[in-house]
Amino acid sequence: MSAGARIAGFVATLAVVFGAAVGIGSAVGPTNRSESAERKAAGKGHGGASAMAMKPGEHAGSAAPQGLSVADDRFRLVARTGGFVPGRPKAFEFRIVNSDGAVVRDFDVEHTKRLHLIVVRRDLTHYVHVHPVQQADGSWSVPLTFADPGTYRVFADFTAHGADRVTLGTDLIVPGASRPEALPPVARRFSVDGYDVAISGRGRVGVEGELEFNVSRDGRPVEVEPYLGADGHLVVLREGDLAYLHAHPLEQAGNGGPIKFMVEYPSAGRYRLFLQFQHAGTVHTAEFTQEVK
Ligand SMILES: [Cu+2]
Repeated sequence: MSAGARIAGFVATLAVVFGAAVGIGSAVGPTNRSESAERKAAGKGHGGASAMAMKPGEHAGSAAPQGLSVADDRFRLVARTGGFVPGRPKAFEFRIVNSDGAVVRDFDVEHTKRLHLIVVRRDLTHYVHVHPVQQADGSWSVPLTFADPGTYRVFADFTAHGADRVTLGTDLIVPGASRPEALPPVARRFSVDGYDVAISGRGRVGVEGELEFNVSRDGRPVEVEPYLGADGHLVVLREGDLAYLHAHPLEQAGNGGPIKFMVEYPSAGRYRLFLQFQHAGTVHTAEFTQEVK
């Protein structure tokens, strides 16, 4: 049963219980009115709970585009984005605040980390994936060095304790004359650091589809090492607005088998995929363009 159907069923059940309570209330008379009102209040409470179960990102599944805004209804990304110059390392500092403006300190571990920070230039080049360190005041810090000027998109991917996983984004400008690059064409293979990575599987709109990556070296399959609790880590960004898609890693293959993810595309268009895998203690990044029709 789908979540939607389950919720519909739950609401229907509530309506029946509710109707019965109201019926009993009016049949028994005025003395029981307050009890009926209490039940109504309880019903409202349940209504709240079911509305909560349907908040975006949960019922909409992995297709709900993330990373497009600096804040949602619960959390806001507050970042010091100024002061970067090309080639010079500088701490990128930020905090996550709640709707009252208070710093959020308690985060759940996802993919072995409490917060993932993805940085990419807006032309979908210069991909970086780092894990900031939380400071005593709850804020986060990580040194970043930008080799080239341009406008960069920064994504903070986290799960505040008791909330859904969310990705907030902000822009960071590295001053100077920037030369944006065109999105590379769709290709099935990418070579990086002496490894050859082949992608198979087709992205589909509104349906989870499986993507497989085979890593080889000198024609022989490579048995990747676990990275962030899985065979690899995949971030998918949409061309045009840099919507951020969560890719769910599938069970570890081992023995040189493919690295697998489930990905659901929210729309047709072109996407850039950043696959990270680890071998011999080093993380490598393979990049692909996929066109979804
Ligand atoms: Cu990470």
